[in-house]
Amino acid sequence: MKFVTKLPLALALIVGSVTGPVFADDDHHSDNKDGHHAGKKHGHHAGKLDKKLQAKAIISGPDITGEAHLYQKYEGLVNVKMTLQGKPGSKLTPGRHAVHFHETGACEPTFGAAKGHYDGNIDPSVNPEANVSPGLGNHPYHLGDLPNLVVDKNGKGTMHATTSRVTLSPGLTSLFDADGTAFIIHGLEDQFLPDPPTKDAPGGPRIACGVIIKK
Ligand SMILES: [Cu+2]
Repeated sequence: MKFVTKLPLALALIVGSVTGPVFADDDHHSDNKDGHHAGKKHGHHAGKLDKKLQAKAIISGPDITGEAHLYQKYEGLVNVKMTLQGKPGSKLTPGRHAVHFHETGACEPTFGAAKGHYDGNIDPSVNPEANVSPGLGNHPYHLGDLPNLVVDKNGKGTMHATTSRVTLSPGLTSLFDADGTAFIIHGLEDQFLPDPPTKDAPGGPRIACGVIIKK
């Protein structure tokens, strides 16, 4: 996959824990070794955006509701925080469920409208590095891959992560490309196995969806 291998950052998906984001706001940038606060006045915040970009998604599926909040404070790092609730009997069963960014910002008439896993701007007129044929897999290196959502015994699911594979700002890996982007939540966990994908390895059936919009 030419496009992906030429983007080293694309391989650096940073996996969040279920209890919180990988980076608490600012704490990976707060102090340097001599205890001197490395604040803005020293120009230490290379890549910090003038204005934090924010987005959200209202997520729903049969007997499943929830939302996701995204922000980008630094160039190339997007924080994602998702919370879902499934009613008893819903397909949001306790355990792990695959969550991905999917290609198109649409959930209707069926979740299939969101199309496949998001993998950057694949329009060759815009991105000459793109080399993605329809139906060609890129598991487990899609830009839209995210850590699994973890659902507890009460049907509450959470997923916090920071990904360097996509941006909210404009660019070749922006979630806000011409046709937008949606979250898809799957019935099974993503096993992050390489191609060719077996039927359920990337998460199986789609059980909830949410279009990502700017905040
Ligand atoms: Cu998916």
